[in-house]
Amino acid sequence: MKNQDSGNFDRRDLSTLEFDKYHRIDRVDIRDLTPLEFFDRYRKPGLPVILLGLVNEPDWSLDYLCKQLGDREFLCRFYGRDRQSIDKRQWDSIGSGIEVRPMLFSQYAELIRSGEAHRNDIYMAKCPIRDTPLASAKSLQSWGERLGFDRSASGLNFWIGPGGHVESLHYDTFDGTLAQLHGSKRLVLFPPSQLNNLYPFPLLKHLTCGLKLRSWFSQVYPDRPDFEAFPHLQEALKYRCEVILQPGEVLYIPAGWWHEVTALGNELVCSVNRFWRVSPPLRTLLQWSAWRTYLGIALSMPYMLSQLALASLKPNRKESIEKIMRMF
Ligand SMILES: O=C(O)CCC(=O)C(=O)O
Repeated sequence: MKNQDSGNFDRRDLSTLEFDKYHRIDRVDIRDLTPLEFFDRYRKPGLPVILLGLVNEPDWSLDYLCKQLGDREFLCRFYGRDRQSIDKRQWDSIGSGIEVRPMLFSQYAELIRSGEAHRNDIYMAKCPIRDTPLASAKSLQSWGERLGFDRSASGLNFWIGPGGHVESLHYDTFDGTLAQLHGSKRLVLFPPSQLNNLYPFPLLKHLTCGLKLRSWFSQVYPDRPDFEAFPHLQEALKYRCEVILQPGEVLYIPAGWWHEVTALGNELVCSVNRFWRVSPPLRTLLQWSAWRTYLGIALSMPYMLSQLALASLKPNRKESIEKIMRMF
């Protein structure tokens, strides 16, 4: 098996064994890895890996995407220009809770070209590619078969935005595969064990924010640590690892692994991801991070239901209800 060491790691004072387990993210050619080997080495223990040779697509440049998606409408997240410079404890929305507006792809392409998408941090996040010409991308459709994933937890989604955009540090409760199709992304990762040292938003926030704010996002900036406010972050940083995902590469992100994703460069950056049910299920069932998420969702329900009730009384009822439903 071809294994290439991939990254810039932050060794600090972990033992070599611990360092290797958490920090060495292999780059492996899929032609040298059977689904069984992938399961034994990465899925079963829940360790990230970068897979080569799994994506064989044309360059998903802005021109190519305009041809494929130009007249289709997608939801854009409006993050706003100052978001990354303020203390995250002041945020009242994140992830799918961010304000979204529908936009034709061709209109969004203009915002990328003019620099407006960069200036105001406007991102086409998690947009389903089903029912678009891109859905026929064979090498993306074959991931399940080639990696031995038997149960998907989502369809294929694209993430398209300007260089400089940051998807804040968070974890997912499903396994994910993230493929780079144009430009590069930098990912900062931490293992699930660092949950508390990364200061996720408090669960009780869901009582007042519903699903606008999400307790599976971290309150820290890993590259601008504030040890006074978040002293245990020092411990988490021992486990920090970083990879640059290049076009054609796919990163396997096991459930519970924290990741912050930064689009590099000044132009369009494009990726596609898909979520998968965790196998063996015990890997996630034994993680407090998964239960914490479910608890957070349960706590958000009174707020979300009251918002739905209020929306049903508004004159623009359908639109208001749709806006709330998108957060689920
Ligand atoms: O590419 C991005 O901006 C975020 C992707 C992500 O968070 C994921 O694949 O889980």
